[in-house]
Amino acid sequence: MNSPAPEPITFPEDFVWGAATAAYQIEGATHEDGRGPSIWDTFCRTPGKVYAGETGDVACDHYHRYRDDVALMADLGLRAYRFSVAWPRIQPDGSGPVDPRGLDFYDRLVDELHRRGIKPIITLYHWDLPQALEDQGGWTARDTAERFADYATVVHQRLGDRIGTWTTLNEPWCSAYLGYGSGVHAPGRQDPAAAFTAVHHLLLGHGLAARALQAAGATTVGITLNTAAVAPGDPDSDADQAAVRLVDGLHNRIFLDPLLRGRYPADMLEHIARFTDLAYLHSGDEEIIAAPIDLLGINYYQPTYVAARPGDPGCDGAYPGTEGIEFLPPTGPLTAMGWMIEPAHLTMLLDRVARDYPGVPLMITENGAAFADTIAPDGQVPDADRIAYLDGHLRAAHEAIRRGVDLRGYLVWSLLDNFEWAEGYRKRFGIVHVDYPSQRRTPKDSAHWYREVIRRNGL
Ligand code: PNW
Repeated sequence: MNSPAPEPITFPEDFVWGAATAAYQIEGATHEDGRGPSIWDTFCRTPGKVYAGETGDVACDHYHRYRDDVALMADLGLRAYRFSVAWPRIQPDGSGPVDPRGLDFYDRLVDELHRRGIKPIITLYHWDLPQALEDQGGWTARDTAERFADYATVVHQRLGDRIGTWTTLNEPWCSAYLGYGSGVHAPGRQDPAAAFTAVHHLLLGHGLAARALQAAGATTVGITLNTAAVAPGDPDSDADQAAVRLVDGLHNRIFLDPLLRGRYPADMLEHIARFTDLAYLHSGDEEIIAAPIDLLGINYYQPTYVAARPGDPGCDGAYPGTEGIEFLPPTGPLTAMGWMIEPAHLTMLLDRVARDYPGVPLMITENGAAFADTIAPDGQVPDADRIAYLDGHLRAAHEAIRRGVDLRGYLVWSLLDNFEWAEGYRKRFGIVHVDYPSQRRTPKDSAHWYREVIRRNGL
């Protein structure tokens, strides 16, 4: 029996359609134009940390090919492009002297985007902390938050007249917990106290930068979180619901509450106190972090299921203090990352964020999937699994809008296959295939499909 054709859906007028990337994942040219080393340059050279010892040294060579890449975006009909600025290109040592050549690159990129009618959405920090700052403690040092605000001001001075939407941090959860807790991301530290200290200084850096950007006249300022859709293994189990509350606290509320309610949740402060004395939390900090924002970016890939299991070691590192909680293994069809495919959880997540933290417009700043894509003999890249993933998640986003969520746009992760952090180049998230040896770009079937979605403003 054939399943009935899904209903056509249309998105709101002005809905922003685009794609996202990040500097270290695509630019390459890590030794050019005065760029200083970042924590990812160092991490990639630490044996055993990145698949096959790969690095972002060349990546997609976007630093030299940005003009062609913007032409490709225009061919695909993208209305918006989210990219990140590499802090070590702007301030090679993370503070002090500015290298104008780094700013020149983003200046050219932004002009090219405007020339093609594509709206730039800037991310100031997508994980490439200048190594010089890490040497002074990185995000465990309060000073890094202040330096981040200085850097934000420098970038705004140069690009502020041509960029409407500014986001400060990408996924501080990853920076703090994967960088300083589990150590699977740069700088690779494994210390729960450091992870919580980093959470706070990232939030503080966001608040200081947001204030500085707003004072300088930026109209739309926000932050992007990889909010998790945490669900219980057994919805009828009180113990599983308690596990959800803790994991949701560590992943979501620890960021959302200070940002949008002006204070850390009491249960989280109690939890953190198991690991640190909280001396890093100064009076007045929460007020800075709660600087009003105009946009909240949501990155969503997969759901998180947890259950209470006395005796389970929990997920230490990435979720400090979760002994007795099992993170349930994914089920059903998986992406090449081994991630579960569950679009309904995107609707639930958007709905929940909009309900619990009302008043701030949302944008999906990342959603997408890695699959084992290859170029077929006819030169096409068939990726029906990615099309199905994107179709399902767009329907889920539309359902959230139908329920009243103020969702302003959708940016697919990613424009290009790129350096997938600890996974190296073997995981391909792009809607455009990249053949690394030749740097040839080939739009996958999903890219052609996405162009039609944008053209029709719907499915
Ligand atoms: C996000 N996790 O990263 C990032 O913003 C992108 O740079 C990245 O390429 C994309 O998602 C795909 O991974 C994440 O382990 C990396 O939970 C790891 C996790 C989550 C997000």
